[in-house]
Amino acid sequence: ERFTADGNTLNLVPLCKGPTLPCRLHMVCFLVVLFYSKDGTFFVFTMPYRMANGNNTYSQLIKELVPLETKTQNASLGETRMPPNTSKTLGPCPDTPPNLLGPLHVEFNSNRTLDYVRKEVGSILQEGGRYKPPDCIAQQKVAIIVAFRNRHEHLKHWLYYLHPILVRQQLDYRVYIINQDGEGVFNRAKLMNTGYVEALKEYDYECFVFSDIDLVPMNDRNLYRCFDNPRHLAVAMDKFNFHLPYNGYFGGVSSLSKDQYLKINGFPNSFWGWGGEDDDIYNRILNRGMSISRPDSVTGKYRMIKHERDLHNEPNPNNPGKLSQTRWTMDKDGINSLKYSVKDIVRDRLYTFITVDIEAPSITW
Ligand code: BGN
Repeated sequence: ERFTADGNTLNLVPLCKGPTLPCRLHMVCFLVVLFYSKDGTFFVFTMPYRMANGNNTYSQLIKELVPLETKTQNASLGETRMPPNTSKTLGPCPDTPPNLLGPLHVEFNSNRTLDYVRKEVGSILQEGGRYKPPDCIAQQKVAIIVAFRNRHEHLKHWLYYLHPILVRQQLDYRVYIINQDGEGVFNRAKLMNTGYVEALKEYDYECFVFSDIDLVPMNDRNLYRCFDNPRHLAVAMDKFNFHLPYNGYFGGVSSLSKDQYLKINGFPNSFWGWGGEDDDIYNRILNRGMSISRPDSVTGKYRMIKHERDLHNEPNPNNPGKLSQTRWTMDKDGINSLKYSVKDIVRDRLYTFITVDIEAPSITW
């Protein structure tokens, strides 16, 4: 036997066979429920969709039902009817980012172009090489500062690898490429100081990662953030056979919180040319009673992009002698004595590129 309600056919054969008493009772009950269900809920079972506003798709039904309930509750509490609050309150990102991959394959042979890198990783970034996790509040606001001159070939590889790593690490970060203007002697540490000041002009960064342009981490568990002590990240570079070249090595990639950086008066401005500025930073850190934090030598593996020595960045024979003086020089040579001028700022999708005049001498040794 069949019973029809609202155009839909319900097959009640197992329940109702013939004009027996149980069958009649069933039908009477059914009709009573049908007549007295004024709010229409009964029809959820008999009609495919309940029409809230004339359109009857299932997802709309779900969307409509939830706010209707909320409004009813608010009204019954005597509150003003407000549109439902759809903005979520974000919680902090976890201590260990959940999407890390561990060891990574890194190679620089492919002929990738900057345009290709923009297409590959640019879509997740905001203008200026910026990212902020959409689903949680980042543990730290980090400025990534890279000292630069004439290394566009390296820049594209570095960006290609670093952005996805930094995104997976759930950092609220921006990449600053600090480009030394002119042909004077290169000064890595002074460029880093400049990056620190320029970055703080636009955001309340609490952590600064200082990186060479030719170093790419081989493990995304090597976190680009700050720790209880100044952090040395590039502990196992391929060029040093995946070992520290010496215990006090602090070169390549390091991170310091704003407090740690200010405690040591930033980096020296007076190390022109190649060598020694990282050793001076190391001395500053120890002189201020801090120690060095490091990842283990598996997590801290790095590949260095091979290159010829840069022009105007020859080893400076005056630098090694300065290292015995750090204790006395560090208070007057640093962030408190920094002088430079900004020549140009370009905001690309992949980075903020700041060209600075750091009053570089031509070689005098
Ligand atoms: C050291 C350099 C560092 C450099 C490392 C690794 C000096 C100062 C005189 C001892 N130190 O010799 O700046 O990072 O090699 O290349 O040159």
